[in-house]
Amino acid sequence: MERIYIGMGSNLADPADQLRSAVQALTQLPDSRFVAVSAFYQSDSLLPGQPRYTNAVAAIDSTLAPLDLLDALQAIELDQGRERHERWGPRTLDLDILLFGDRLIEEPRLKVPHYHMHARPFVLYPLAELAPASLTLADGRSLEQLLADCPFVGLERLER
Ligand code: ROI
Repeated sequence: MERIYIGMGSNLADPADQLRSAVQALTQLPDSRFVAVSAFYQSDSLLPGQPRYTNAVAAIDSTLAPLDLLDALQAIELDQGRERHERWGPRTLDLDILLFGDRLIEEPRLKVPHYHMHARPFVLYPLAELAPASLTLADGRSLEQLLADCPFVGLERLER
């Protein structure tokens, strides 16, 4: 079993509801055990002109291969009505593999640690609820350092 952290985001169709449905779907993944989900956090979109996002992070333990997990997560996204129009467009549900054990993955379809996680407060703060501050990314950076460089700005923590 490896510990996997999954970033979740939505800015359409009742985002908090989308995240709750996604959590339910994560508990049903094959060869996996659901561990925990963070609180939900609201923030403005990094791109102007989109509705605000609700984000959270979930932890699972799994023996799935990374690309099999990616397929399963994309199936959950589609099942919850995601349509891929434009890159970075608004979405009902986005599920990103942030960390997969201590693996460094460089596949055309999947890069882990997730490319953009290092500087995004809506990823790092929910992650910090679930992961130890001593957690170190495959590239050597600790979560503690990343948090210190990423102020808690513009985030609103919601109760689930
Ligand atoms: N902004 C926020 N706050 N949360 C997201 O999940 C998110 N995802 C995106 C872009 C459009 C970059 N902005 C975001 O893809």
